[in-house]
Amino acid sequence: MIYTITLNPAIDNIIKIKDKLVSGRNNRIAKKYSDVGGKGTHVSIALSLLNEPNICTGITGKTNYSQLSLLLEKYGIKGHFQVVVNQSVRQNFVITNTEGNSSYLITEYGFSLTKKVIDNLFDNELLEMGKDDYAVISGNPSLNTNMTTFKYFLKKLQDSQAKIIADVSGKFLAEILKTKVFLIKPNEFEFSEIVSKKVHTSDECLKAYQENKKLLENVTNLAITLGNRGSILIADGRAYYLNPAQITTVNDTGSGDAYLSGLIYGFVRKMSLHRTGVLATALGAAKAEKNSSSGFDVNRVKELVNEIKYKRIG
Ligand code: TA6
Repeated sequence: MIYTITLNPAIDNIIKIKDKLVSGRNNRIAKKYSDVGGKGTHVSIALSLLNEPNICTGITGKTNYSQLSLLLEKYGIKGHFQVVVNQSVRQNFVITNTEGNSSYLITEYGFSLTKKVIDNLFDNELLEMGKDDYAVISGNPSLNTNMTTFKYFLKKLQDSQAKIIADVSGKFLAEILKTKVFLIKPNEFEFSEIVSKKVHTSDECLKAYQENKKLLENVTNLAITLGNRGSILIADGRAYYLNPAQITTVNDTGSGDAYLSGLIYGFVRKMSLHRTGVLATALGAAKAEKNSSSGFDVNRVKELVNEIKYKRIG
């Protein structure tokens, strides 16, 4: 079973304005609506659209939890969250425009985790999770969470023996690299931070990977996203470069989560490495073609998988 674990879910308030956002001017709202926010929740939505069974879990506040639940239910997802009283689901804001050529993500910190709440999560929602399962830690905990508490969470995750898939950044990613991890998906900036060197092209990333095998020895599968310049996927001693899809971007919020969902689906279903990369790229592109911050058109994905180019680079 795949468990998504969102340590800091959100409600995304999406505001589409008529033109580009201009400071000092009255920017008129063309459309405004709410969607599910928080990365792991998006992975659950994507996997469910692909008919891949999964359990959507995490830790959230009680205030506004009913609104988050209703938003999840729109995608057929039942949330299994450890709900913390006296805390709220954080509110994020996504500002896009009618041209779809820019999106601003403005996020609240959310509340910091405690060992007690983490214990409650493992003793309830994650009680059945074990060595044959996947734990998808997607999205950082609140940046107010101290590292002692995050290390405590990681230790309980290791004790569960579930295969860890992580889409986290900064100090949290650095900590995850100290433990066996099945899959990580840093972007070029996060990967540059890992290898302490600015890398931006697929060749630079591959070279940096080969020069840092010791540092990355705990990582079984690695994808590095290069924004609108595609991505590279490294696994089993092989490396592929995936070209970006040729699409018109409407809202790229959540594209990284959709891309990760494609990787998870491919690895869990033991698809070939290049087909896994093509599917991930197609999902990310199909999401970017939609206004929302989660979900995509499955039929559009089927079209895109036949268009995306790839090449073996290692
Ligand atoms: O990846 C997209 C997204 O999940 C948005 O929906 C927004 O909620 C944001 O990322 C949350 O990111 P964070 O790193 O703050 O959890």
